[in-house]
Amino acid sequence: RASSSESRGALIVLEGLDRSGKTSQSSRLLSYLEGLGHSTELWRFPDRSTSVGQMISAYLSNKSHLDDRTIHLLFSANRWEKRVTVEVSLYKNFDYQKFQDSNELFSRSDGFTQISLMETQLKNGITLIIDRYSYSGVAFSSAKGLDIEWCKAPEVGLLAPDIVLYLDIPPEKAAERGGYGGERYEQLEFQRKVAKCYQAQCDSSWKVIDACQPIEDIEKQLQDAVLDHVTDVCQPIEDIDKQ
Ligand code: NYM
Repeated sequence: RASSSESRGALIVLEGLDRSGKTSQSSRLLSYLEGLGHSTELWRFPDRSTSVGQMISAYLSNKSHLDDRTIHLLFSANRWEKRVTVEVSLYKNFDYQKFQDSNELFSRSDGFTQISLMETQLKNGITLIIDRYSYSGVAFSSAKGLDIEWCKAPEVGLLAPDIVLYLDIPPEKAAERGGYGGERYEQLEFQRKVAKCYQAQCDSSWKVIDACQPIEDIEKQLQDAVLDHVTDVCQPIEDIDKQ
């Protein structure tokens, strides 16, 4: 991958069990970074707005039933479709020159243009906060008993986060929080397995935050954790690779 010495946006991922507080903390983090003047977007996976996302949503709400591997690959595809999008070459006025030296645009022989959506955002200086990412994919599917290496394989080549913030909550405490919403997976026994599968992926690069603290304390710790990562981000964007 071509490296650029210009500063770029940061890729920040929030992970954790269901009801660990990721979604409200992601919004708070967004406001904080915007307040500091950083261009920031909040994304979430699954992104239920796409057609793949709608299949996932139907599965989660028990309206459809899919094989474990099939749904695993759909979750992954839902990330890939935000990593790379393919457009008719409608970008007639698109400033190709601007992207000349980078590799986020690929012209294809079929007259379509392939755009590395995520990469383009980052290179345009936009910081992305992502509510769930590959680690959810691997944790929830391997908790069902699928081989963890098999689960990781389709994630290889997605963009690697600059920081993973893990909101750590005992499954029992999460279950007490206003109950689960009734979607698939929202059961204590299963969440215990998911917690173990998160632990299996957690390494020293993750920032683990105690999600049982008061909301404001968690918010502050997340702010401190990201601050170093959002200013003058110059390291090249990496792909998730085989570990
Ligand atoms: N989930 C989420 C997966 O099983 N695999 C994935 O790759 C992702 C991103 O979807 N219980 C599960 C975790 C959640 C559920 O997520 C829906 P949310 O954040 O409640 O919309």
